[in-house]
Amino acid sequence: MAAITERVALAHESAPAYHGIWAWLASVDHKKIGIMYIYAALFFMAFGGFEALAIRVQLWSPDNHVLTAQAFNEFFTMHGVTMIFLVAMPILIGYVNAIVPLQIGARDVAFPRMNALSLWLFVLGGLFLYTSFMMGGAPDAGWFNYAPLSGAAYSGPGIDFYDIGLQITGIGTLMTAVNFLVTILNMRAPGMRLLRMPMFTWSALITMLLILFAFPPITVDLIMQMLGRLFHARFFDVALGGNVLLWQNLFWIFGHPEVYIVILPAFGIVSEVIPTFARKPLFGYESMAMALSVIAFLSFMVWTHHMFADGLGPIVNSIFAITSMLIAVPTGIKIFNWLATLWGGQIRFTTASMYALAFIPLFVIGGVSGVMLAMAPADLQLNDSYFVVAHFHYVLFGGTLMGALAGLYYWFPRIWGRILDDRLGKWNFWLVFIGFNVTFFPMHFLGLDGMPRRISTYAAGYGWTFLNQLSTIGAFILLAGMLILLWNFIITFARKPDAVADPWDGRSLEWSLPSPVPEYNFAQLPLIEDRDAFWVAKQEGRPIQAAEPPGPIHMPSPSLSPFFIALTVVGAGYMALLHIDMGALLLMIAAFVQIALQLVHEDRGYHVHPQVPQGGAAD
Ligand code: HEM
Ligand SMILES: [Cu+2]
Repeated sequence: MAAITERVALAHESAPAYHGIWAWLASVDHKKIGIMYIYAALFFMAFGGFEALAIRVQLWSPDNHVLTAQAFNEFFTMHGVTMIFLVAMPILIGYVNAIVPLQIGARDVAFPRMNALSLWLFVLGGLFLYTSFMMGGAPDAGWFNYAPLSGAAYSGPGIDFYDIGLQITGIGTLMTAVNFLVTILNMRAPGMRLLRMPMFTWSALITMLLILFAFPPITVDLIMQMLGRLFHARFFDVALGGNVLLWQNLFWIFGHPEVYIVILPAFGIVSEVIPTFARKPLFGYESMAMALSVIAFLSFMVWTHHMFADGLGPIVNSIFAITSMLIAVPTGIKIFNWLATLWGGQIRFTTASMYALAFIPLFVIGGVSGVMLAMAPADLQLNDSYFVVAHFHYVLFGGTLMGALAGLYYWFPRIWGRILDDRLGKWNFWLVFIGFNVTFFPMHFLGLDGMPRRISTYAAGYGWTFLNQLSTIGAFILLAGMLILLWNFIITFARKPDAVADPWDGRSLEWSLPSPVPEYNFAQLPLIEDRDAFWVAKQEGRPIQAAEPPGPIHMPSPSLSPFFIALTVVGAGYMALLHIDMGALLLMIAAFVQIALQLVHEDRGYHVHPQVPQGGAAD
């Protein structure tokens, strides 16, 4: 391998040209990869949303038969799997891709090709999961896929799709974690100390650490179950000396950190949007970064609060009840800091800021029901009831999705060079806000009334009909709200780009760049002397100092190989599913050979010569 300096010297003077769709398939540009993550997440959201509506239609009235019990099981399972693995995580990873390198003053991520491979493993792995509907049935054992229900004795091929599909997307997610940990730790612009990073970048850093430690346990679980189903290994089979709780333990050692993987970046978004639209610096910056870290640490210590009803005994239950409730402390710190940031600010009500403001009370409701569930004796009553469904939708929809929508309206001009229509945005906001509460608030009471989770129908005499109908009506209001978002996309893309570089009077570096952002991001790397350096520079009426003289910029070449590697891995997945073991083995070898070829055929990249504005400022 050539040394870096040698490689820079040998770089080509122009990039290999790909056109049309190929330019996207071969892109290693974090900005394009971010866009593809967001599009793919919205695409899968349509599927997950359709499944949710079908579930709500089925539950409209007692003894309803729109869906069979089997279809109902497949729909709620795929709904959960989709929303967690194919929507919430990828849309947030999309923002991390599109924004974090800009916020830290970097020209790309540390491993651009690996980044493309992560993307394609997610996209193709997600499509792989969905082909299960046409190949013998979708996963149907719930998103947590408990053994022994998910064992060969009780379930069909859908579970194989779950085991293999989540391994495929999971490798991609793990690579993303490694990539962004290295990027954030090593590629910050000169002077950007850790405690000068924007809070969204902080949330990304901590999230990537969570992924790094949370994904191995679920991967082990998936591998053990795959070996069980394909080769009759018996890890979870009690009769043969296995342990049925092994699945649950490993799953929740992953699963609870996972819920923080999908909420911390939303915390990060809210921590960017609120200061910008209140025109004040984030209150309690250090304590915010500290709270993120403490939450991440504690999130690995609470997993058996999902297993209170398993009979682990009062000592274990008490310890985990206490650690679970402890998480409310750093979370409370964050809430108070957001409120203190708003205090006395000149708040501008745009769609982005309204989503961020709605996030606070909705997430608090979810946190409060979480603490209620964390009381082990109460949980014995509430476990597997609609109360739990209400809890996790308040945190995941009221929290994660509201945060993601705040981020969408906020960063849209940065990512796509256009501003979403704010009037339509407010319709979108109010319908989603009202629809969400009408759908999910009644579920608290259904749960307290004893309605179990995951039943495909119920009898008329329980008194659950009215609240179920209310909930179904809410779901259609939500649908209307999301269709307005779609319409907003369409009319916004029908217009010419607005090319406004800094529409919200932003604070962090991503807003210091021209619109559209050039492929190399920064013509000269900026020199960072303050937190909120761009804001400070604007206040002082000067550009940000450049940290380097202008010169040619070394860029990585586009490449189709990440796409083809991902395709090969998915091919191996199908082979394994169809029990063509030799084919699976050969395709996995082919994938590794393709990766090895990357090392032999070294990419020397190419140079661009940016136009540097007079005065030498980094633009
Ligand atoms: C103060 C913070 C929180 C506490 C104390 C808490 C507590 C709990 C407890 C005890 C359960 C298990 C209920 C049961 O199955 O009987 C639960 C379930 C759940 N929580 Fe939380 N939670 C908190 C925050 C969050 C957050 C931030 C998220 C996600 C963004 C989240 C997502 C979930 C999900 C998805 C489930 C259901 C898992 C399933 O059974 O499918 N929680 N929570
Ligand atoms: Cu949990």
